[in-house]
Amino acid sequence: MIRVTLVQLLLLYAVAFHHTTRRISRYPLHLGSSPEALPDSIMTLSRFMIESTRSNPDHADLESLMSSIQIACKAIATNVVSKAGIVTLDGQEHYASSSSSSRSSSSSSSSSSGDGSLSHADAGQAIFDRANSVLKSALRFTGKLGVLSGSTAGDNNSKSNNNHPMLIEEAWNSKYVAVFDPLDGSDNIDAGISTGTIFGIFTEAEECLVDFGEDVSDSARQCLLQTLQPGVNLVAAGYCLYSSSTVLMLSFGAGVHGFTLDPSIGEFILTHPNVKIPSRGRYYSVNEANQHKWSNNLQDYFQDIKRGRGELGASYTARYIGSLVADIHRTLLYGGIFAYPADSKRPKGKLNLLHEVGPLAFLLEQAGGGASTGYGRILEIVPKALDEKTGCFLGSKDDVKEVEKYLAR
Ligand code: FBP
Repeated sequence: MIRVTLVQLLLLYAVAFHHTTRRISRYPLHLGSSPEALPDSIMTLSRFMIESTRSNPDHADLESLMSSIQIACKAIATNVVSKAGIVTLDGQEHYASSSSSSRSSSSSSSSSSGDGSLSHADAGQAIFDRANSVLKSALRFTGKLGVLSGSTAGDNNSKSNNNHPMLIEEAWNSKYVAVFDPLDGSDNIDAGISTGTIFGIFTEAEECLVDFGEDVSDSARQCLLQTLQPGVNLVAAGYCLYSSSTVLMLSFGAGVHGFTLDPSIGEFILTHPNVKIPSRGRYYSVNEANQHKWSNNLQDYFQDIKRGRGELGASYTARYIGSLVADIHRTLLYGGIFAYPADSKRPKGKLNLLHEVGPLAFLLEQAGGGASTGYGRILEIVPKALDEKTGCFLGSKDDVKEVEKYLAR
């Protein structure tokens, strides 16, 4: 007969407990998505949201919106962006046969070849559409949104399905209006370049601001008008960057906080608390191919900062990815200036005010930076149309002020 003493029992328990905890720390996947199972020192986005809405009960509904946005970001990162190259135009996943590995060299072609391979524009479109539907379905069932406004067509009209915002008729008790660009930079995705989701959340406006075109019904028009608010009215804004890691940066109007997705536990973890952009940087980020279309003053500005003749007195160096969220993320962390100015070809600029520049301007100001058209504060522009464009200079406060001085000469 085996006799077990109390001491032996305690020993057995200690060994079992040790194995269990080692298993948990070695296989954190077993924690699932339950933030409560994480140590107190780790701040997940869900926990962060609970704590911030506790201190600001007015924003309680934002918690469920943010929860939907973070789910959408995770889904886009893991199920959409990482499938670039194997998604066809109809949204199906497809592995091209090895004999057809070279993509069509005519990237403007809009048809997939018989083997399923796509031009890079079409590959971007297919991925964009998937990201768009992931985000919209994540948000539409929160019951907190009156209108969802998707990305508008770019200059090349490639994102043709997204010219108009989607109305959420099922919305009940709607309190917020969200604008977003589901996957900015998707035209580059076939080359493995970082992309991002941009979002901004307004409270519903009391009254309509402008009249709208003929092709929308009256009730739809009333709804659409809700999105046309200046950026100063944003209650929250942020972006998800899909890159070497997935990073979600956000602000509720009291600073900027950044969260990195830990894929092993499926949680966004606070990695960049209270981000502050340096007041001046040494990087400039602009598409220099447009230089000949810029005003003389703007050309002087860039020549001077490159040659160390600007206020800093040292030479700036260039960094331009051509993917907005990636360029802004670097600018936010390292400082400097990102510019997509208005020019002679695009007198109103290229980037969209509501879905792209506005939310990013909000974020940069919240981090202590500046956001200007070159002639005034971006957040004060009252949009007159959903597809309104604006020139923009976003970045370190002193850099943005400096370019404004050049443009005012
Ligand atoms: P769309 O507005 O057409 O989607 O383009 C957005 C974008 O790709 C941004 O991500 C990027 O900052 C910019 O255009 C790059 O433009 P360009 O190729 O003219 O430098």
